[in-house]
Amino acid sequence: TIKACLFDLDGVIVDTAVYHYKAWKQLANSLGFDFTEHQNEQLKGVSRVRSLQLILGWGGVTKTEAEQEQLATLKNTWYVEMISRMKPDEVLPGAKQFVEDCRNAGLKTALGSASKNSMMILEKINMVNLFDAIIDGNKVSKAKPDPEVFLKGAEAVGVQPNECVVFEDAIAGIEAAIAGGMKSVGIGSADVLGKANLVVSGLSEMTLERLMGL
Ligand code: B16
Ligand code: MG
Repeated sequence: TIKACLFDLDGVIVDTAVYHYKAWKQLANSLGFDFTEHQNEQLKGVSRVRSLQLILGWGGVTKTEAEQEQLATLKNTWYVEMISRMKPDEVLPGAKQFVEDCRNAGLKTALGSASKNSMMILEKINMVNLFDAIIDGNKVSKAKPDPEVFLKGAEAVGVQPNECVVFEDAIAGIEAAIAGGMKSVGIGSADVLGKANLVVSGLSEMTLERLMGL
C-alpha cells in the first residue's frame, strides 16, 4: 500500500525552470555566447554546478574550479532575485490541491528537490507546511539519478521505499525513483518519461484513485 508521496519541486510544484533559464542565459551572454531553450531542457533536475559545466561546454569556454564557483554564485544571485518576487499563483495547476488531498487522506508528503533554494520557493508559494519533510540540495551529496534524495525523504517520514510514489518531471528523477525501489509518476510527456508507472501532463490530472491504483 502507498503511504507517502515524494514531490520534485521545479517542473512538478512550480515552474522555476523559466527563471533558471533567464539567469543562466544572462550568465552565458555575459561570457559572450548564447544557448537555446532546447539545450535548456538538459538542465532540468541537474545540480547548479553541473548545469554551469554543461553551459560552459556549449560555449566552448574553459574556467578554473574557483572561477566556476564565482559564476555559479553570480547566477544564483540573479536567480534568487527573480524567485524572491514569486507569487502564490505561480504554483502549477492542481499541485497544491493534490498535495492537500494526499495529506487529508492520511498520506505522508515530502519534497525531493535538487535545488538549494527550495525553502525560499515554498515560502513564496505558501506551501512549507504541506510537507512532512523537505529534502533538497542542501541535504544530499549525490544527484539524481542516484536515489539518495528520495530515500532520505522516505526515511524522514518513516515509510518504506516500496510504499512511496515519486512525482518527477525529469528522466533522471524517474530513474532515481526506480533505483530506490519506489513507484513513480512522470509529469510531462510519455516519450521522455515512459519508464514511470504512469505519466500525466500535470498534477491537475492526478486523483487519489489513480494514486491508489498504482
Ligand atoms: P539551485 P528540481 C532543480 O530543481 C532544477 O530543475 C535545476 O534546473 C536546478 O539547476 C537545480 O534544481 C538546482 O537548483 O541552483 O536552486 O540549487 O527539479 O530538482 O526541484
Ligand atoms: Mg524537476
